[in-house]
This record gives sequence, structure tokens and C-alpha cells, in this order.
Amino acid sequence: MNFISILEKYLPAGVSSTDDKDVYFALLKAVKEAAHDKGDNPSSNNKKVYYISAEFLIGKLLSNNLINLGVYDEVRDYLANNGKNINIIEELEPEPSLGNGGLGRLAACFLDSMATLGINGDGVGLNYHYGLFKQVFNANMQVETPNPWIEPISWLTDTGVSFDVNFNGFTIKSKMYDIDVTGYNSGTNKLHLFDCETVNEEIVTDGISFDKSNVTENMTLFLYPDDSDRKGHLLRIYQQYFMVSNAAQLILLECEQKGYDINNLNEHVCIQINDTHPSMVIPELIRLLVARGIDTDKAIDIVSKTCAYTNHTILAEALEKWPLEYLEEVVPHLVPIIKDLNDRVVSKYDDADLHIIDEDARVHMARMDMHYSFSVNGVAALHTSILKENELSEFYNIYPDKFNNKTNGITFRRWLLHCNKELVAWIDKYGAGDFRQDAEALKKLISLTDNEGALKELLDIKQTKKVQLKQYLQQIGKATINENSIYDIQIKRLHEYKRQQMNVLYIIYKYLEIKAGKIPPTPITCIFGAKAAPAYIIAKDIIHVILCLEELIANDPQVSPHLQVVMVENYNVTYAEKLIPACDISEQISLASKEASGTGNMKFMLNGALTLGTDDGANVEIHELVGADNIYIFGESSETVIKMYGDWSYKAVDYYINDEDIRTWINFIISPEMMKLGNPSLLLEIHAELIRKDWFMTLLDVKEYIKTKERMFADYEDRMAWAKKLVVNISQAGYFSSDRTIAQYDEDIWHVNH
Ligand code: 26Q
Repeated sequence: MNFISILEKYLPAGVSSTDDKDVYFALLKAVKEAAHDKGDNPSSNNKKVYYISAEFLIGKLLSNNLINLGVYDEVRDYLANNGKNINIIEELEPEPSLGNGGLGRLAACFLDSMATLGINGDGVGLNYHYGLFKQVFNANMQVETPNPWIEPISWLTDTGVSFDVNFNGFTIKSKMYDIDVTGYNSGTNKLHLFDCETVNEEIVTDGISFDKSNVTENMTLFLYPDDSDRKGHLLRIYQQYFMVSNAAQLILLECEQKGYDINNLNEHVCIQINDTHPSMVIPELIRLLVARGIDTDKAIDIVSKTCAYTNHTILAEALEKWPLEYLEEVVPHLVPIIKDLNDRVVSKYDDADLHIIDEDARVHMARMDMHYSFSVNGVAALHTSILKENELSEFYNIYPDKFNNKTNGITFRRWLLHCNKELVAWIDKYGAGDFRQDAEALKKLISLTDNEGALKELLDIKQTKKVQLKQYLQQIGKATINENSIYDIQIKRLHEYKRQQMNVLYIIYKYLEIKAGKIPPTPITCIFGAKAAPAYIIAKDIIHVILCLEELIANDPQVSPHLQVVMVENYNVTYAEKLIPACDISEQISLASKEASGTGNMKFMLNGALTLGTDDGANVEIHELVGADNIYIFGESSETVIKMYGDWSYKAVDYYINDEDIRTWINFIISPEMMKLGNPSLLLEIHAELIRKDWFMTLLDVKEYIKTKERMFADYEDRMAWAKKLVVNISQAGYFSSDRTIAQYDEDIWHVNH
């Protein structure tokens, strides 16, 4: 049946006399029906991949699904002919916040690409009712509130599937909900989100507070609740085990239903472990196999051939290490298995860095993954080489064949077809429309660097997207920005290593320049979007400084025509879809060696923004692809940075003492004008942090950063030269399609279609 006929079934009163929200619900139901009608991706090779992840930052699903089903234009026109605007209807969909940032968004892009490539593969995660949190600003500070997203009619389908998950002396029954993952011109896959029967939304009081020890009621309320204390840590372990026990039981159930012999599990199943959050799937699956009569050695062997691990970070503090005592309290039945896994390692290797359980009785989850998986991958070339040579070198030495790189990617359905239809029309006009099937077809655009007409059109498209963003920010009452300014954008999780604080120092520098009468030729709008983890004090301080600067500058008539700061509230996927196409300058300024890959960098490049960045993560690969003339790279190299950590040679205070400019900028944070606007103790805290600690070496790179940014602004003035650089970036962006990434996962790791 054609899509409009399906839709009309759900609109008994006709579109024009149905209110917009009900039109949205009708569209949702029609999409679900069409997704079902398309059928599942077939199981070729009798093998299936399960992508287990604590985060799936899926964003709104309506438009994406309409695009993937190939009916977007038809639906838009049908609605328009009946007096409805698809953009307004899209806005009515609540966005789930089932992720923090890159890792969760990557998982969502991967689901889209797996479905598109016809790979039989599902996602498995948790159905957090309130997601991460919704960010609200109050008195220039972040306040966390719940982000409810599940409406009576939603993308979730209750499957009726339920498993018992046993904890220490009690059992929780799960409920499995599915979300359809509609591939682009292909079959449908599933995202399985597990919930618990006894979850109780009522226990949340006062923002995002709740009784952390009431596990039967709180299990699936929030993603990563405040883990600053013991109860928070225990809850994370409860959630993780709940996720992986359900995943393991589902996997075995599906194998049994298909009549597979679980002795050959690895021939039928590949489990991709997304960071260490699902690592307990290893001992859990061993436990379940042993319970089905397989002997322990064999069970360990099967599981090791079934699991593959992806590492997303080299920050030591983000590598999970759980005290054995916590595991004893939450999952005592896994402890003997983990100890056995460790004993096998200890009997083979003396090197304590290889042991799963360390001398302080902490369980290193990543080490368990590396010993008992067949594949270990990093997420960008530089990241993987740092893992091999530095962070995980002991493991690389014993398992060289397990290590491999899979440079991240993004789905072009959401990050081009959906968010930038104007640019798509331009790409089509110039003959690169094949990018829909083959992202590398964008390379055909390279000849346009000599086509003045095409270059002008590209600049016009950018202008259109800038105006659209301006209108949106105005409409929601956030800010009035100048569409004739340069849009300089940094949107990502708030973290010191990403160095939003360095961008802050630039703004202070520029503010003081303008005060001194040095007016930039084109005004500058600095846009930020970021959530800070609720217990991450310094990150919250940085948000505070940004918001205070926003207010200070907005109220300064001498500066505000030339410089504006806007920090958007509750930055999320939907916001990204509006910000990225409007951007001129993409800020990717992490301390070299610290950003595993980055994926925002790829989205900006694809949408015609130039990167201002360090040679870090996938920036390195962007740099190689576009060449030094088409990217703005600054800062110390990853080798130098790694060396400086090794010999403790970085001392922030020396920069503060020896460099008058740096001292001026940092002191501005606690200037009378800032102290009057902000909370003095928070401003003093971040001021002291930058001088005394600055663990991520802001002051090392700040001067070169400012110099490079100034060069970039000067280059912006030559509009045609700038447009040429945009063309080079867009034409080289094909490599960063997640279709390429997923094809590589399948060829090298999963072997589902290959
Ligand atoms: C760990 C322990 C305790 C509590 C929380 C965590 C935790 C939570 C979230 C650790 C890590 C994360 C998220 C990490 C993340 O988003 N990493 C990003 O992954 C992207 C996809 O590979 C990369 O592009 C980014 O470079 C990387 O930062």
C-alpha cells in the first residue's frame, strides 16, 4: 500500500481538520506500519550482530524515517496541500536524550547504516524514561531537570518479551520495547530498549533527585545518574548488568528460536561492546552457557570468539574500574567468573598491568574486554595508534592481531539529506547526487572550485541557513543574532579536554580588543552548546563563565555590535541539525591526543564549515584529506603532549606569570564586571583551576589558537577564496559516511554480509 493511503487510515477526519499533534501521531503510526511492511533485513550467513550500548542518541525520528522510507517529499507536499507545514509538525516530536554525546550519537548513526547496508543487526540498550537530563539555565548556571519523552503514542513498541534478571537476593522482570530502524531503501532493523516492570517515575523529586538505593523503582529512570558517590556507582552497575543480562538472554533466545547450536554461537552472533559500559556481557554470557551445560573452558572460548570491543577514550578517568566489593554487592554470581577470568590471565602473565583485578581489588573492565574479545578497535587512526603505542601497548604486544582501527562516521541521511535540503539541491544540480548510494561521489564536486556561479550559490545557501538559525533563535526567545556575522560554533559535551575554556579566553581577548577600539571587519557570533555532567564542578564553572560573558557583552553597546556570545539551552541532536548547516567556523580544539575521534567535526565539514582545530582524533584525517590550505590547524602535537604528561613538564602557572596577555585574560574572569554578574566563588574556582592545574593544557596552545583564529577571520573576508575551501571540504567528506565505517566493521569484524 502506498504511504499516503496508510497515513489516511490514521486520519479519519482528514488532515486539514486534525490538529498538528494528532497529525504527528498519525504519521508516527503510518511510519511504524510501513517499516513493518518493508520487512526485516534478512539474515545472510545465518549471522547477526548485536550492538550493545548504554547510549543511543537517536534524535527525533519522524523526518529521518520518512527520508529512509523514501516518502519525505510526498508527505511534505501532501501536508502542504492540506494546509499543514511539515516543519511545524516535526517540532512537536519530543527528543529522547538517551545519550551524552559522541558515543551515543555514533551508536545511532551506526544503526542507520547497518539497516541501510542490509546488515542483520540490532541495537540493545536501556529505555531511560527521563534520559540524561534537560538543561535549564538559571542565574547563569546549569540546572538539571528530567527530560520525559515517552508519550502515550510513541516510537516504542511493547514486544511482550520479558526476562528475569537476578541480583543479590532479588529479581527484576524486564520489558522489552522495540524501535524500528528503517534503513534507507532497505529492510528494517530493531533497537531493543529494555525497561523494568517496576520502574516508578513518582520517586523523582526536586529536579533529578531520587532515592538511588531503590533499584526496583529507579533502574531505568535516568542515564548515568550522578555517580559522585557509592550509591551512584552501585546504580550504574545495576543498570549495566540489567542491560547486558537482558541482551545475553535475548541473544540466546533468538539463537534457540532459529535452531542454532550454541556451541557454535560465534558463527551466528557477533556482539559489539560499545565502550566498557556493556563489558559484563562477557561473564554473563559465560554464566548462561555454563548453565546450559557447556563446560567453562569451552564457554570462555565461545564468548571470546563472539565479542568485540570498541574503545572510545584514552582518558584514564573514563576507563571503568569497579571495586570488586561493589560487584559482590550487586552481582555476586558474576564474581567467581570474573575471578576465574583473572586467574587465567595471572597464571599466564606476570605484568600487573595486564591483570583484570588490580592490587586494590578493582576490576578493570577494558582489560577483561581485551583478553576475552577477538577484536579491539579504536575510533580514528591517531586514536588507534595511541592505544597501540601508549595506553594499551601491553595488550597490543600480546594481542597484535586483535587491534584494528575503524574511523568513525556519520549518517548522511540525517546530517545532510534531512538537515540541509538546500545543500542537497546544490549537490544534485552539480551532478553528485549519487552520494546517496556512494558517499564518495561527493568528490565529483571538486571541479566546482573554478565555477564562480556554483561558489556564489554555495555562499547563498550558507546565508540561507544562517538566516534560518537566526529566525529559530528569535522565535524561541533565546537571542537575536546578526545574520551578517561570522558564526563560530563549539557544540559538544562540556569537558576540560575539549577546551571550551580556551574559546572563552579568545572571547575575552576579543572583547578587550574591541574595547580598545580594534573593530573586526565582520562581526563575530560565538555559539556554544554543551551539557555538563551533574557532578562535574569545573565543567559547570565553565558554563557559568560563558553565560556571564554572554550577558556582559550583550549589555555593552560598545562591543555588542561586533561580538556576541550565545550559549544555547539544552543542546541536543535537534539543535545540532539547525546549528551545523549555519556554521562558518567549526571549533575542534581538544588537547592533541585526548579526543578519540570527534564526529561533530565531520558533520560541520560536510555542511560547508571550515575546521579550526588541533591535530587530534579524526581532525588528523580531515587535515590529510583536504590539505593544509583548507583547514586551520594549530597547537602542540599529540607526541609532544604525551611527552609532557610523561615528564610532568607542563606548568600552567609559569604561563600565567611569564605572559602578560595570558595573565590579563585569565584575570578578567574575576574582574569586577564579571564578579558583579556571576557567582564570585565559582569564578574564583575556575580562575584558580586555570592557573594552578589546567590539566588539559589550555595555556600551552591559547596564543597559537588566537593567532590562527584571527588568520581565519581575515581569510573569511575573501568570500570566493573561502567558498573554494568549502567545496574542497564538502567534496572530501564522503570518507566520513558511517556507511563506510559500518562496511569496514562488517568486513573486518562481524562478517554478517561479508
Ligand atoms: C564512565 C564511567 C563512569 C561514568 C560515566 C562514564 C562515561 C560516560 C560517557 C564515559 C564515557 C562516556 C562517553 C564517551 C564519549 O562520548 N566518547 C566519544 O565517543 C565518540 C565516538 O567514538 C568520539 O568521537 C569522541 O571523541 C569520544 O569522546
